[in-house]
Amino acid sequence: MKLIILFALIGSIAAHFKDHANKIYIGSALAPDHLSDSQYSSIAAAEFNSLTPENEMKWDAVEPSQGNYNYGPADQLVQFGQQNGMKIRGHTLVWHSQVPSWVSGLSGDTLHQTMISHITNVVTHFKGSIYAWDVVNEIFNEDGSYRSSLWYNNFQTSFVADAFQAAAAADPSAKLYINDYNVEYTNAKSNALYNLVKELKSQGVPIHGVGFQSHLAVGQIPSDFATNLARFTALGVDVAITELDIKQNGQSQDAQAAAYSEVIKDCLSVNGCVGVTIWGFTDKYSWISSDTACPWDSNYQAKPAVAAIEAALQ
Ligand code: 9MR
Repeated sequence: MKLIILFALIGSIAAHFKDHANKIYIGSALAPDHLSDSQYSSIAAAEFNSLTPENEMKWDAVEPSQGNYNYGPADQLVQFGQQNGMKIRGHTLVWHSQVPSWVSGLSGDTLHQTMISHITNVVTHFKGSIYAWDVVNEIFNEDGSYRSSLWYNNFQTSFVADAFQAAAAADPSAKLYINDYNVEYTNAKSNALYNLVKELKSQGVPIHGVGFQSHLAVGQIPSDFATNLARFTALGVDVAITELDIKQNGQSQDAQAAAYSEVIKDCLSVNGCVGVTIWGFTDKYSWISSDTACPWDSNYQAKPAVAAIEAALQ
């Protein structure tokens, strides 16, 4: 009897990330295909209070051919998120990658109308259920110049403001983000991003946040991460860590745990850093196959990173 009470007590105090995620949300990228794996769905539901569909809202997934929208897999994730009290981040509306060939064959006005109608349709479909959209994704090169893409090559930089305006018109309540990688520290790319956000804000473009993907590695956590986040919030936008994973990079799991802790604390130290999303919580399904970058291993065993993240959140 005493033992049963003890176990019940331990069960009730066993904490999860989301129990401590008060100042910031803590999320994971999820994929609907894995929800039938009960270990996957139970950890996802227990730990996180935000989710991002890993691929299901990308252009090739939602509009594989013109005007034929396929929302089933994304809807499944939205439903899972709503059932479990999660925020949902929409990812992503305008990107150079995963653009179906029927779109990459277009140009000029036709391409512009297609972009606007895609944004309008997708944002309207999910209106009311999306906390924040990654409206444009990965538009800069490492040297801070604009990436050569279907969008830039056709419209120069004007597609950015147009995309934000179209998204805002379709869902005025969603927070609208620009998202990129290798912008976590001060460098040519993050300077270009900073200058663009500043310019968009001064033009009255409805941009509300900047996403720092944060695909990182042990030993390479930028020491000026928090300072860099803070210069963006000073522009009057939220910031979020949107795709965090930390490769072990030949180091120990304890070193990886310390790195996860550092990144969570960097976000917590900046007013206006609203949340952290891990880009998949288990090595079992991570896009990183050459290393082990997630807090849970491929057998769903918690690595030291899990306790470290939980402690950092407190
Ligand atoms: O994790 C995603 C992987 O399953 C896809 O195959 C890949 C296809 O482009 O996209 C991955 O997610 C990317 C995200 O959408 C944008 N930032 C980089 C992420 C990792 O490549």
